[in-house]
Amino acid sequence: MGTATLQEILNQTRSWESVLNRTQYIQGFVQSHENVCHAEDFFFLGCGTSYYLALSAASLFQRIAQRRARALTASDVFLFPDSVFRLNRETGVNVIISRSGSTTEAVWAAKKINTFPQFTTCAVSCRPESTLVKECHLSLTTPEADEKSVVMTQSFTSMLLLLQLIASHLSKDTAFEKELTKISEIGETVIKRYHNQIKDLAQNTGVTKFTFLGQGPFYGLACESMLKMKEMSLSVSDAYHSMEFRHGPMSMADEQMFITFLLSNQGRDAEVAVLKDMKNLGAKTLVICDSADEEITKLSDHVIELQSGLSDHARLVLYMPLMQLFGYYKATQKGLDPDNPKNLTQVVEIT
Ligand code: F1P
Repeated sequence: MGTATLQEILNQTRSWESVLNRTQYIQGFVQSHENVCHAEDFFFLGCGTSYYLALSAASLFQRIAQRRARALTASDVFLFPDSVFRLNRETGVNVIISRSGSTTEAVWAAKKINTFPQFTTCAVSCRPESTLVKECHLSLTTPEADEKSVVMTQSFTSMLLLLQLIASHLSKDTAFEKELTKISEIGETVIKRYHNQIKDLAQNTGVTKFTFLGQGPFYGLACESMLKMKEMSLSVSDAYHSMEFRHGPMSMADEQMFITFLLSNQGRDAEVAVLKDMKNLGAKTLVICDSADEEITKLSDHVIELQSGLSDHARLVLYMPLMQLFGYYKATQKGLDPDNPKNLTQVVEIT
């Protein structure tokens, strides 16, 4: 049960390594497309998991590539184009993210954007022969990250890593690119070190509500962690910006809630203050951080230290295998099959 999904989660660092080895492909892409090189505005689009990837990609493009970057749902682009673009003034690159390249809203968004001559469309997909790739002006593909599972796991992290590499080439930030070279090796260590702890947490945490919190580029990861828990284990699961949690949603915090903090370095103090408040409300807490200090250890029921030594924007993918495993093992503990999640198909195609 769930073997395809589990294997793809556990082996995803192989796909990361393959993406990292495609530097020439990435360099070639950036150098041969002036419109990408000099664009000031980037719009990242997607649906479901791919929209949450877009959220993190926009944050990292703003920080690393120093371009104006926004995340949009593909559906808003074709339903409300004049609300998401300043059509008579805006130009830019629309990066449409889709593992399958067949999701209807992603294809419809590409078609709509292509009616505006001032925009460039670029598909990011795991399927080079897909409709979306054919529809867009440009494409970046990671076929090595394609997967059998319905839910997205290695495809999410591999496409995010690809976009991190693109951002580093646009910024010529060699220090950031250097950080990324270590990511698959560190990821392998993280999975090996914490696989059993996450499995044990999922199987022995008798709670009924899950909340995932993150700021900046970690908010997209918190949303994706929420979706993994929801899609696979059919649990009540929410995601918020960490500091947003106090503004209402914390009314639900109690002994029945398990809150996972995807901790950043940049926002650490403010995020730990939220952790302290939630602890006082009786919620069970897991903190995933790069390195914990005494305060974090004292306030957390469970701590996972990635110990990567990487910057916030460089270590994003390292959080995800553990969050994917969290949802996976919660599902199997409930007797569900993660390979066949309820009501879901691998691609949403609207006729
Ligand atoms: C997007 C998506 C996934 C979801 C499920 C159905 O697919 O909505 O986010 O988990 O697999 O498809 P895609 O556009 O990235 O192929």
